[in-house]
Amino acid sequence: MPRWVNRPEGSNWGDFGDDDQIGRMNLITSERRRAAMAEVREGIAFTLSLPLNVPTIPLTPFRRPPLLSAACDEEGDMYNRLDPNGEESTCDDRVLLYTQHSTQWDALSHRGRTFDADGDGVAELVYYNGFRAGDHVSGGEGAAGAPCARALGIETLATAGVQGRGVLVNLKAAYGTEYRPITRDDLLRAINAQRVEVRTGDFLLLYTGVDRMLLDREARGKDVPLAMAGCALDGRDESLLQWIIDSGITAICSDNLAIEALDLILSPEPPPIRLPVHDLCLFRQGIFLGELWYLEELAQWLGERGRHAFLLTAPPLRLPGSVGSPVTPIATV
Ligand code: UVW
Repeated sequence: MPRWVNRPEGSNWGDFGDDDQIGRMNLITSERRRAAMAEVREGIAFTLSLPLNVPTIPLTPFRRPPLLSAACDEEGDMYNRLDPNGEESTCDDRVLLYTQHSTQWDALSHRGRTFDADGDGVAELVYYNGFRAGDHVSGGEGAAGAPCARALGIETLATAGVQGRGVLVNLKAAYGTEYRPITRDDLLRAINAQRVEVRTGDFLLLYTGVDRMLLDREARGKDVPLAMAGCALDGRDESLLQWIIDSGITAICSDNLAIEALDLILSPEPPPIRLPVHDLCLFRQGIFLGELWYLEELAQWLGERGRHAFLLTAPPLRLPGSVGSPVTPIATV
C-alpha cells in the first residue's frame, strides 16, 4: 500500500514500488553498469574526495572536522594487555564524524517538507515516497543520541551498488568562478558546447572550481564566501527542474557546497521552498545529491582530451540510520 493518497506535483513516488527507498538509483541496471565499464579506456583512476578534515565552512558551522583519537581505555587496549612487554604494536582508533562535513552523499532522508500526503487537509512533515517524520525519520528537532533515519537511511544507498556511468560538465570552463545561478539554458549551452551526452541512469557531475577555493582557504588564512562562489543550479528556474526530471539522471554531484544556488536560502525573505533543487531531487524524485566532491583533476584531464564520460564508483558508508555519509568516489577513465 502506498504511504500517500496525494503525491507532490512532479514526483515519482510509487513508480519504483510502495516501499522503495533508493529512487532513481533503481535505474542503474546491470546493462547500464556494463555500458559504464565500456567508458574505461586508459584504466586511470581519479579520487574525487577532499580530505575529511577540511576547515569548517561558515555556512554550516555545526559540521566540524572529524575528531580522531586512539581507541583505548585507561588500561590500554586488548592487544597491548596481551603483550605487556610491548614487543609488537597494534593501533586502533575511533572518530567523532560529522557525516556531511566534507565530500558527502545526502541520503533521501536528508530533506523532507510539510505536505498533505493523506489528502485529509492536514499537512505533515513527509519524506520521499511518503515516509513520515517521527515514524521513519527524526531530524534536527531533538533526536540527540538516536539515529535520524529508520527509513531512507544511507545504508539503502550503500547496498544499492553505487557504480555507473558518470558524465562531467565543466561549468567553470563555461562560466568562470564568479557566483552564478545556472538556468536550464545555461546548463544546456555548456552540455552542448562540451558535447556531453547525458543518458538515463547517469551520475551528472558539475565542476565549478569551488573545490580549489576550499583547498586554498587555509593557505590564504582567510574566509572565502564559498556559499556565493562559482556556478550553482538555479532552483527558481522551473524549466531546469523539468529538465532534471526528464533527463533520467540518477544523481547530481558537484564540488560546490549544495549543488544549488544559495542566495535563496540566504535572502532576508526566503521563499517557502528554500532549497528547490534539494526538494525536487531528495523529496520528489529520489535523485541523490553529492556535495563538496573534489573534481579539479578529473575535469582538467577530461577537458584536455575532449572526453566527458567515465566509470564512477561511489559507495557511502554502510551506516544504518544515517542521513548522509562521507564518500571517497573513484572515477576510472
Ligand atoms: C547545504 O549545505 C545548504 O546543503 P546540504 O544540507 O545538502 O549540505
